[in-house]
Amino acid sequence: MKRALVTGVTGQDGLYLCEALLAKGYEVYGLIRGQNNPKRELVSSIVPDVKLLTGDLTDFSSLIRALRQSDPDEVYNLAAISYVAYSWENAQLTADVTGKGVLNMLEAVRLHAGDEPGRIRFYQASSSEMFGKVQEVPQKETTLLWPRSPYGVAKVFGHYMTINYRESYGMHASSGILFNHESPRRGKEFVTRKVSQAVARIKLGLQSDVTLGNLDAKRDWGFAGDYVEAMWLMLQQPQADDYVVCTGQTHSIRELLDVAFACVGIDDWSPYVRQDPRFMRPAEVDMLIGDASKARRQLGWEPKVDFRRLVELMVENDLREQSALR
Ligand code: NDP
Ligand code: GDR
Repeated sequence: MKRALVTGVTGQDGLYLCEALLAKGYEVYGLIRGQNNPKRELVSSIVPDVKLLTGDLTDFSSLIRALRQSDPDEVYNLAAISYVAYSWENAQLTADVTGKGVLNMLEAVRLHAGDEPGRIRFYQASSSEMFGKVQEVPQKETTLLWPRSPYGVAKVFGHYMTINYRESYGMHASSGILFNHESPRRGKEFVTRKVSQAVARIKLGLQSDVTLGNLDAKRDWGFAGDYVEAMWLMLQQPQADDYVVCTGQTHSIRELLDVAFACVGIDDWSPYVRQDPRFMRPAEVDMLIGDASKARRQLGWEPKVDFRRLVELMVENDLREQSALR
């Protein structure tokens, strides 16, 4: 039985990845932080077979301890401060967790693996935010990086550290450059979930409108359940490498609103949507669209859920959740 250690286990991707690994017969360990993490119960209810270990990406000795306790074949480093807007307000903390945290994890894995650096396979959760002010359309593995937020800059550091540990020490360390991926488990601070929840509440008469920022930004949105499969496939390859994972389609926030409101029979959303500079960013990533042909060719990976179905899944889930709260 293979063993995996997953950081960021309380997050959207952590939950889907743990489900996938358990279904493949892995013994799964999850790193959880804080003395009384409120999401511990959520993890235990969705993936009760995951063994939770206490640790924090900024606490090196806790990572060494987690590696000793789990002695994994594979490490998936998903933990991060992941909310781009928040990263301007807490830039140093973002650098410590989302950036230097990757180095801490790589170094802990290197030390734990000892004389066999390739014995533990490592996945780093890199991001399309690294492309920022895009220098090429569509974006692929070789596209020049131009991050536009403290989060994006921290992810670039983690991405290059992962490559550097692979090249310096012969570690099996791969970096997945994943474009936005969403689901009913998406955090409510991200625009897709903010919209799906608001649409459900507006339909149920629980809320009158929703306030957003930039409606013209475009994103390549996929389904998180599809994307965790790509993470796993990367670690099954004989050689570690870097892969873009995306759908190859891009949609604006306006199109997201069109589809989400249409799910509840509202064709004109203008009376329900307000804009406020509060939700605008100091520097925006205007448009992302990826080219996943390398992942398709080398991993045999394809997204299964398209944008429309993804939004429907999220709105349907929020209608159920909000109805139950009434
Ligand atoms: P979430 O924000 O849902 O989850 C982030 C996780 O990181 C949480 O489990 C959180 O734990 C944990 N975490 C935060 N700080 C620390 C810390 N100091 N030590 C240990 N754990 C910590 O993110 P997603 O699941 O959406 O994303 C997973 C990863 O993929 C992230 O690295 C993200 O940046 C990256 N990514 C995500 C994309 C997406 O579209 N979802 C696209 C590209 C990359 P807690 O619950 O305790 O806060
Ligand atoms: P993003 O996701 O920044 O791409 O990062 P988010 O959903 O936060 O923003 C997407 C776009 O929507 C615009 N927007 C708003 N965003 C939020 N959150 N709230 C609003 O009210 C709002 N109005 C407009 C934003 O300006 C932006 O253009 C996500 C995260 O998961 C990262 O961790 C990950 O690395 C990238 O995706 C790929």
